[in-house]
Amino acid sequence: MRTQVAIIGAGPSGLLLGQLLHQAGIDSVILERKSRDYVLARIRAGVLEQGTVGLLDKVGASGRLHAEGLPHDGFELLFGERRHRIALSELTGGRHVTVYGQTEVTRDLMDQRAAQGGKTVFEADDVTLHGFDGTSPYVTYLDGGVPRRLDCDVIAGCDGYHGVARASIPASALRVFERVYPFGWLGILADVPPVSDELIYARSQRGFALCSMRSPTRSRYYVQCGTDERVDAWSDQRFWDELRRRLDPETAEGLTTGPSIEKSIAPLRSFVAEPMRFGRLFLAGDAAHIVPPTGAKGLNLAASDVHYLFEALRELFLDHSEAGIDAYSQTALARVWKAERFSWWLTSLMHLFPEQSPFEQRMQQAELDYLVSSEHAMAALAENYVGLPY
Ligand code: FAS
Ligand code: PHB
Repeated sequence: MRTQVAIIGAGPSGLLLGQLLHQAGIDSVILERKSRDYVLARIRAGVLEQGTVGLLDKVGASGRLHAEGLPHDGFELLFGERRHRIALSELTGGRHVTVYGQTEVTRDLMDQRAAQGGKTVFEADDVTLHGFDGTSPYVTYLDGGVPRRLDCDVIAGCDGYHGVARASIPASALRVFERVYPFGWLGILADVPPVSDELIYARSQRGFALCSMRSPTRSRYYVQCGTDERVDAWSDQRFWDELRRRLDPETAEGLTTGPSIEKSIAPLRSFVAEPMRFGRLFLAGDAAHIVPPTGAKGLNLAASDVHYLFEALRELFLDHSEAGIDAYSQTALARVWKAERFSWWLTSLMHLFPEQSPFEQRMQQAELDYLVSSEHAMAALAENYVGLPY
């Protein structure tokens, strides 16, 4: 089999890239390790920047998003038992974010790709990359145990943090930057109405908590937990009791609880691999970088990578110019590092660190007090949260 772009991974990065390429008449094949249902069962991001929504508009996969997504023009910081609103739209000249689950973005893109006849191989085993340091790369894999070969002009590594693409690049060719946080997030999904109309990021003496949502009837909550925590040690009741302890009395009183439909623990790390290109292999999304989810940047960074990579590939295939692919890594990393900084900063501000000194705790409290007392400081937070320009 032959294609122009072999895409490894059917997460948001791979699927969005596939649809942008299709719209430009550039052929692609997606190779995905897991089944469609497995990919759709993963519960991840919940907040989309306008840039991400714009890309979904561009490929015509945003109908359900506009019908069911929730535009949010603010969120709240809760500390010292008081809630402080960050008025995103007022502080950014009218910009906002949209609450719409990553699962639904993935489903919309998968459905559109299938409807347009785009080829996606699910449950592709033993995906192996070859020849990408030259101009005739190819990928081998097993499809139902049958060995297959996919010849291509370019490979897009959209296979996430644990994928094969970055691992295929010689270690000597990569520079890796990493910060592993001494805590994780225990998340719960439940069909109960959200405790508030907007997201609440809480910093309490017991740790961080986040009140989010997927719809007016489906809520997503997180509590900071130890890296040694096991999800089976957390009954629903234990989770709800802990969440309440991290909220102010009035908010805790208004919390509606119910049975979880998903419960999981995510580790937190900041990670960047440079460069995001090696020969004819290009990395995008979590394959190249990871942010702690505090700033809601993971999925949105994947979208901006895909925007840059698509423009570079359009130039390569349609204008026969390599200028775009030569500039891709530097262009994408410029935005990646700004989002890494913001996500690290907000994580450092809102979480309790086990080894934190009393002085460091006072610094956190002083920064929060300053933040909510300064229009300038809140504007800086707001412009990063709604998403820096592409
Ligand atoms: P993904 O990891 O989503 O997709 C990669 C795909 O490649 C997967 O389907 C995988 O099965 C496939 N793959 C892997 N190896 C392969 C191989 N060898 N061959 C073929 N296919 C292979 N971001 C937020 O903004 N907010 C959040 O709350 C949030 N929560 C998260 C929770 C968890 C547990 C994780 C892991 C991430 C979370 N993220 C969050 C970040 C997340 O949303 C990512 O940024 C987003 O999924 C990035 O999309 P992709 O780059 O497509 O990577
Ligand atoms: C979510 O709803 O899953 C979510 C929202 C905002 C974040 C992280 C996760 O910062």
